[in-house]
Amino acid sequence: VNDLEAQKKQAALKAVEYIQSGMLVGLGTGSTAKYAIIALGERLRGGQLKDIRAVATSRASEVLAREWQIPLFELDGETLDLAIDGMDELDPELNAIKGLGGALTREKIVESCADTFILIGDETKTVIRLGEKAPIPVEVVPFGWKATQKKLEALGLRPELRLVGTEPFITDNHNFILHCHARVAFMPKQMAADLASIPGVVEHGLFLEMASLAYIATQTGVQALQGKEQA
Ligand code: A5P
Repeated sequence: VNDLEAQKKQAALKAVEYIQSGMLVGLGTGSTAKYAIIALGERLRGGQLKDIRAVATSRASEVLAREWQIPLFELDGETLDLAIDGMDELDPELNAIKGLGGALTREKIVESCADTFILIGDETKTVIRLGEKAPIPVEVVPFGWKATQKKLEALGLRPELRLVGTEPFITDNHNFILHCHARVAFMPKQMAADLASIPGVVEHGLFLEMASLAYIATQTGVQALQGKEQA
């Protein structure tokens, strides 16, 4: 396990401390969220936690949760007690870019239903401004996707179709993903509104004012960052 993997795990374990027996929990997606799912599975197996029901944000997380016999349910309008997930970029106000793993739509649906949403990651994920390093992943309907791409370009973005080899990457919802690189700095709220207004856009990876808390693992330990409403 290299440093970064150890950091991801440390951040995940901090968030898992929030899980209490009886909770409805949203399970994130990606190489950091994976550690939270495994830790939850271990606690259920060891009897430290019971009566947990979880909803997965991707097929991949669903498969992992099943391996650990975490009881799963399909979201049916419930409010979740807690959701835990990784991110691609995090700004000082706990706004995030998510979705480089391709699961942004299910993540946003699930995480917007959680009373408490905890973001976890290593220190490479923190930025001053969103878009500094990561593109904004945007899930689009395959029908007419080039027309959607043009409209995204008009927002000052450089949208690149996410590929697997030479074929488009297909999301769990059977859509494409455009990785939208910002040509200039943008205002996250305005950009989120502009993206959401484009026909063919299913969801975008700007997760604004959603997280209550973030755990960022550094070389010297795990830092807790509070969301605006909690500060
Ligand atoms: C999945 O679609 C993403 O939103 C992930 O949560 C994000 O990409 C972080 O992934 P890693 O923990 O693998 O960096």
